[in-house]
Amino acid sequence: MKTTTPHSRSFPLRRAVASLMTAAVFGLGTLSASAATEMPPFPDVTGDVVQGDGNDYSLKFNIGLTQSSAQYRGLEYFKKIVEQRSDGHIQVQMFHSAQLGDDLQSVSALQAGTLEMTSPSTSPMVSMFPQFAVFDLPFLFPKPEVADQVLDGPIGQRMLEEASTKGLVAIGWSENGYRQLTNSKRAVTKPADLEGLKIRTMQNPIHLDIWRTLGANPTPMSFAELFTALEQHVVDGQENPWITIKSSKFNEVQQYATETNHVYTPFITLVSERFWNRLPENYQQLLRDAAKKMGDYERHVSRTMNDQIKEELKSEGMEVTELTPEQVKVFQDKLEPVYADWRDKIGGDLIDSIRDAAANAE
Ligand code: TK8
Repeated sequence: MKTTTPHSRSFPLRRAVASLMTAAVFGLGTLSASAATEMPPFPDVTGDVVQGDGNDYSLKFNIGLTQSSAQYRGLEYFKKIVEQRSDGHIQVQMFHSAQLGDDLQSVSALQAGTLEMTSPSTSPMVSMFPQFAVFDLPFLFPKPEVADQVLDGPIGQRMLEEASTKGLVAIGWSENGYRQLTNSKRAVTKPADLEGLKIRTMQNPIHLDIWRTLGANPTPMSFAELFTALEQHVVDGQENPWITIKSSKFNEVQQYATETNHVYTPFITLVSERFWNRLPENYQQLLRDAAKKMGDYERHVSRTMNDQIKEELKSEGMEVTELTPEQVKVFQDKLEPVYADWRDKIGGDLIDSIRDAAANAE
């Protein structure tokens, strides 16, 4: 097919046809669906220049998502803050799309001292830090503000301290966000629709348990291998936030999506302890401040764009199922045994204190 639009070569046929049909129905220009999504502007960098020790430092910060993710946008803001407030004495080199390794490889690289910073999902890290498993419990956070309250409060602070070991220094939280199901086979409105579907999960035992309990056929895999696995039908589906589905172009290989919101995944900002120990204290504090500001801004970007991106996915031809509260309840009830199974392993007290915080935030 020959077209004149500059981006058309990267459009698979289905998507091109869908956007032409949308244009025909709604009278929009064919490029409207691919118009760049507006990200909220960077806040100004505030605060004085921080005095170091006269030495220059360079840090590589590697993330798993692409340049059009909220995660990358947050990283750009982090770079601005750190470079400006260190008066150029700390240089931040940004790497995206797992260029220097996926979540687990990046964490190992931090431990080895060959990479300075990364920001993985907490889920693949539960083998190192079992307490992170609490975030994998289904439907734990009823709304994002509850996640903020937990992560920015004493529980989150304690977890950062506990994760500051094994060659790592944990300095902040940002968000991956609420996860949504996509697949290439059929619309999913109830657990029974999942029967026989091969669903990629993160490398995390609770996620495996969730999808098994719902009746699917889950298989753990690194995020870096996921697009190809979907494209080649090694797996039928996956689950990630809307912004990740779009920024990773999963909609090009997945026709169906269901807004399940089944798990809220945090990102944790990590620094290599070897690098950290070389920094003067003032610069350590600067990194902490910048990580906090990055987290606040990145959450804002992620939340602002979530609904907008869901609509873009629809207009690009994805069939998106938005569940009624009753339909969500069917998923929740079905997953109740997952709580029972993991309660003792994760710690009932931790789960209860998070559920209390959730109840108070309502
Ligand atoms: C990106 C990952 C990813 C996560 C996953 O590095 O693996 O599905 O949701 O976004 O952390």
